[in-house]
Amino acid sequence: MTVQGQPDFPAEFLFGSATSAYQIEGGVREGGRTPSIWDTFAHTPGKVLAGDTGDVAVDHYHRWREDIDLMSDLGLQVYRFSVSWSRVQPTGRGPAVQQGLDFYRSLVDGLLEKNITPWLTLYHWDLPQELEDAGGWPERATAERFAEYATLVADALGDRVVHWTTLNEPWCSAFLGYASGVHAPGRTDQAASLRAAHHLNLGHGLGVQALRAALPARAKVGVSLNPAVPRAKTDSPGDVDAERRIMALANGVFEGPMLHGAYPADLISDTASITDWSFVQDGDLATAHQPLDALGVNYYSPLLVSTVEGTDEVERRDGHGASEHSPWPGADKVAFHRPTGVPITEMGWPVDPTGMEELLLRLTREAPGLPLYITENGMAAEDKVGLDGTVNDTDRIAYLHGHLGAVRDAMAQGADVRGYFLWSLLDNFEWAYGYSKRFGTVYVDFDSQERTPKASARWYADLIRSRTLPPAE
Ligand code: IFM
Repeated sequence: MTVQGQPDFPAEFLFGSATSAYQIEGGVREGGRTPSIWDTFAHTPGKVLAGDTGDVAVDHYHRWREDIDLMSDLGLQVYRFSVSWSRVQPTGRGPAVQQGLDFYRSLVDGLLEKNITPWLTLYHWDLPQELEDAGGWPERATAERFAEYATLVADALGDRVVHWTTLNEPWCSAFLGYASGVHAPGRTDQAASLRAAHHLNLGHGLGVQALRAALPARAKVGVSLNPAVPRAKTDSPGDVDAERRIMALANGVFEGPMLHGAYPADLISDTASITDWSFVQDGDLATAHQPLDALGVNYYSPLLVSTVEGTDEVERRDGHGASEHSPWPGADKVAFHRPTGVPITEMGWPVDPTGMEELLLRLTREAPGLPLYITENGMAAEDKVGLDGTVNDTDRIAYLHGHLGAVRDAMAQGADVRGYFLWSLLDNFEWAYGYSKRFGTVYVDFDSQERTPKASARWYADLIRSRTLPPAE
């Protein structure tokens, strides 16, 4: 609810936009970069829609100056991007490649010149292929390599970047990458996915320690999670149990170690037939549980769940891509449904801002005192350039209006939300969907690479200027 005479968002609230390296950069063979798991995966026939790859993406590697100008025109205060590990430390071991570091240093300097605060994510899913060849995230050594990489980037950019994020959405890395296989590296081994989840937790903890050791005291360190908002379809015990399982498998698996230093007991028992968790070594959970300055929250949509009885087929509209392999180890009987009566985005994700408010209030209870930032929120829409050359994405404006209203309402109820990053600045490579899904507020013609701000970009610019939600129409 808007309070009369007051802006919806306080003066110190940060508005920005987000991207990730593989989704926008291109230039995959330049500057000493070698393949990451996403290069390999995208070049494997049948893995990405239409055979799309990130080879060129939206050519940000060459057009970053123009992209910073776009951000500046929109009045963005902060820009969240990720560093490509393969560009900075191509084999995942040893010294950094100066050209890779220089690219990010120029980008950061360009942002600072325009008064845009850089918000750096170290890992947005693009593991150097050589580390996957050595076993990937299911192996403990990958967590150790990640901490070394964190030190290299911190040493190079710590004098100019204040805001650091270890991992983006480790749930996707672990479970889409190693259980359902719809993301790189495309493995379908549930036990390996749980090992991966643990080593991502450990990598986060080691990464935070490495960053704290290398960065000045003013640095702020956090992680971006994509917590699920599961909702039981009915209040039957089976459906309530489905909600509980997904809470543990989507949220407790990372929030437990990172925020509380323990895995939830029900996660361990729900997955007992898959793993005995003996890969968790003494001290790992304390390492994963590092003091944080920020918790990044990526929210798009809630999940409607039920439990399937007997041999009934399990419907899996969880929005995480089609695979006969489930990304939910220990939840074979959980079905995911599409709710009726709400709009559905191009990703097939229901639009429901109440999930945003519910999530922010839950995290406020879960991690009192930890500042929250919405590090991703937005929608894929069927954007078209009109005859007049404009893109009138009214559905995206309605989505943003609803979700930012939910952020404001959660803040009014005590959630300490300090910023919002719209996903995404530019249309880009949407992983297994290739270029078929447009999330940008700036339209990109993927042939000419011409950028055209959509109506939502202007709407967002108005919001940033006025700090009050402009009407959705
Ligand atoms: O494009 C992705 C992003 O890389 C991670 N979070 C979800 C977005 C939309 O699917």
